Amino acid sequence: MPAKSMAIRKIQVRGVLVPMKRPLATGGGNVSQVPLALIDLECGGGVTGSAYVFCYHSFALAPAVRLIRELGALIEGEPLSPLSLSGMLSARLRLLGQQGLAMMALSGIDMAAWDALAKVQGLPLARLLGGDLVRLPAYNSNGLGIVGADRVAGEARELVDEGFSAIKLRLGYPKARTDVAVAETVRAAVGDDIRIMTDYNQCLTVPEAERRARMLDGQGLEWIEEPVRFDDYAGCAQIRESATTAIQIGENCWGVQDMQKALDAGASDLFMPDAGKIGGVTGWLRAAGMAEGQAMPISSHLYPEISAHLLSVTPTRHWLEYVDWGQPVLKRKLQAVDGYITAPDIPGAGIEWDEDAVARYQVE
Ligand code: SMN
Ligand code: MG
Repeated sequence: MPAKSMAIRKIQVRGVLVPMKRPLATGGGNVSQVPLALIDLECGGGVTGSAYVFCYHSFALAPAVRLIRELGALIEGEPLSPLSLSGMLSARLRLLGQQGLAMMALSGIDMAAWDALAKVQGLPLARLLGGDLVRLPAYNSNGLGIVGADRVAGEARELVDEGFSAIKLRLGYPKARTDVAVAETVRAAVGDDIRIMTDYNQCLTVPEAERRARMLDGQGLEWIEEPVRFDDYAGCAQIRESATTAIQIGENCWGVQDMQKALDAGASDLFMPDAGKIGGVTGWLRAAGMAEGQAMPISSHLYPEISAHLLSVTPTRHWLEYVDWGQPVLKRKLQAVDGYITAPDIPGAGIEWDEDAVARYQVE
């Protein structure tokens, strides 16, 4: 059935609070439960597009669910044409602004619309977008929060044992020398063949970030992520100048407009859009084109299920961030094999709710 005749009938949004196997303490705050807004976009022909939005904190879940519902109601009756829908919602957000929960709502609806279109065409999302299902190098980001030097070795080994050859370590201990000691402990625990990413979650000042990056340089780290406030692009560029380790940012950029500012400032060596903040699939595709224009390596942030499709069609693809946070409510689990993850070869993005689990965790 042509997409144009597939009108959007109804949006259904539910909120779940899912327990976490390893609560995550970061330099920018803690995540102890996974608040997800689950979106179902019911279309003509019995097709439903599904997506979730990760809301970071339980206090943001109810407002996010409400906002997605209200925004989604604006496109009921419209044809299932994701680019047009994204343009329409974007226009509706011009006065309010396209950041924060509003942008996350737009992004989530966009992801659900693309999922629906892929299902209508009977194709995995990556194939709908003209690509193949690519075997993607993935790193395990499920733990290694700020848990202390005595716990990181054991946890690092556990994360590798889940089928990965790369892991991410959160840094930002009160003392710089603890960061160094923790990184050394993790390296000693996993050996030289495992890649180690690090993440400060915006907790340093520029001078302190320059100092800590100098102390960490030479440890063979894959990257240093978000050393300072994400939108201090000039500050990031300054740190990048003085560090030899690659600087990674992007997860907090709202739409391609923020990404453009980061690129213009030379803020980072690497970039990692978040599907829920960059504008969903539509925003990601535009980000991927911008990145290709300046040979910027692109990794994903969270949303591993849909990001596996998106990285598959990203010319400068780099790493897939793997988190299992949505898995308790998903029927299909992504599986890492020898450090690689491939999106499933089924119509859509591969997101299907485990309704028993949803009923168990539903709060909105
Ligand atoms: C992160 C993301 C979301 C919540 C907590 C921590 C982290 C990451 O910055 O990049 O995985
Ligand atoms: Mg991060």
